[in-house]
Amino acid sequence: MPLEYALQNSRHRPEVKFWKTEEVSVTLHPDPALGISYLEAATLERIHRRPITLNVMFVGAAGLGKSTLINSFFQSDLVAGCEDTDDLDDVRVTPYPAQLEEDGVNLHLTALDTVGLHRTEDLVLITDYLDTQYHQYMVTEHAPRRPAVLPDTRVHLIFYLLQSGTRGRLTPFDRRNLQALSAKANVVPLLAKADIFTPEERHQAKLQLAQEFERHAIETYRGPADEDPAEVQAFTGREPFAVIASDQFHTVGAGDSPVRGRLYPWGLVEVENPAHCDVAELRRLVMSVSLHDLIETTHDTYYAAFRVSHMRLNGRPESVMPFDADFESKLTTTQSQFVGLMQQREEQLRTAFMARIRDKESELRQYEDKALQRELELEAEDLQRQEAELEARQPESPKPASKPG
Ligand SMILES: Nc1nc2c(ncn2[C@@H]2O[C@H](COP(=O)(O)OP(=O)(O)OP(=O)(O)O)[C@@H](O)[C@H]2O)c(=O)[nH]1
Ligand SMILES: [Mg+2]
Repeated sequence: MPLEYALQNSRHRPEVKFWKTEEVSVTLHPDPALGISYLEAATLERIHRRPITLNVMFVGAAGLGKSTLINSFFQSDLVAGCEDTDDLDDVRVTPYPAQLEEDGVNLHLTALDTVGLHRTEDLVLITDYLDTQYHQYMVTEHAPRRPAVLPDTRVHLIFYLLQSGTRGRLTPFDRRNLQALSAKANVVPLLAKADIFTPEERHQAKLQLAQEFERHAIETYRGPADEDPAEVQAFTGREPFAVIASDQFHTVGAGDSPVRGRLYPWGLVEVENPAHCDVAELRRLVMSVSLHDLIETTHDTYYAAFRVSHMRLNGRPESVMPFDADFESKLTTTQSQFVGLMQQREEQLRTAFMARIRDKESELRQYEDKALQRELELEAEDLQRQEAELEARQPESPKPASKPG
């Protein structure tokens, strides 16, 4: 279980850093244009109001042509030189930020180059990197002083380069990497260094890989769902895209402008020629057809999933925690604590009520005693008065008569 092993040893890996978009940024002048100005009017309107950011990461085994493809795909020399991969522990993500302006449309573009994957645990650095960007975005989003435009370093698209040498067989290494990455971001698989194929071999390799993706339930990016079915077919029908990259320019015929390509003794392989590879069509489908959708799905699907799992792992108040592993036991404890508390409160109320009744009863008894006392006093007074009246009314007793003579 190499992935589990990698996760257990993850603390030995170098720390993943958050990069800032305002760092060194170059201005690109791709020729021919990348195609962003062919976006729909509504999207263009939004871009003019609030410039959008697109971050594209290139991942794959060492030496597959990732750095060269960045330059070829973005028609530029963003990545100046090829990186040294001798140090196996040195798996890094290098951002190349650039500003792009086509027909008044501005795009903050960042190409993220990665030094080639050698071992299964190398991928953990990439997935950590993706998570770090999601986390950073979430922190900024919930900050008390949230900026009007959130700096977006989330990866909107991963180009995953597959070896063409396997001729359509998916290695367990690539299968695991694709499964892990496609759970976290939009992934478009590419057949790298496709200049080894004849057209028929290329077709067969694509067919076989498409079957492997289906068999292993690898969910690759398939273009915008609400897009014209023909465009969606253009996307899915060509997947995995066969790409050829080069930093060299060659002249085909006398008087022609130099074209990007690889020159062999038997002829020139042109990067931009649709008969030779899919780079031009891939660029059109990504930069024109899917640009907005890539950004939206990153936010609505992958970032949303990150937030949910982050909340689950970090705990929420019990009232909204049905997904917590000991939710049931916590709920039962809370309920019994509540019942006990209510019984205690009820007992206190009953005791206080009885004490008040007793006080009132004794007050009442004292009042009755006083009333009785007063009644007796009044009766006694009344009796005395009556006696006095009687005495007063009684005629004086006649004096005894004196005897005559
Ligand atoms: N035949 C062929 N060679 C290519 C192609 N793309 C790049 N290369 C060559 O492959 C070699 C490695 O290219 P890089 O772009 O450095 O590859 P990388 O994937 O960035 O390599 P690491 O960063 O070391 O992992 C260079 O010599 C390139 O010229 C291609 O499409 N076909
Ligand atoms: Mg490289």
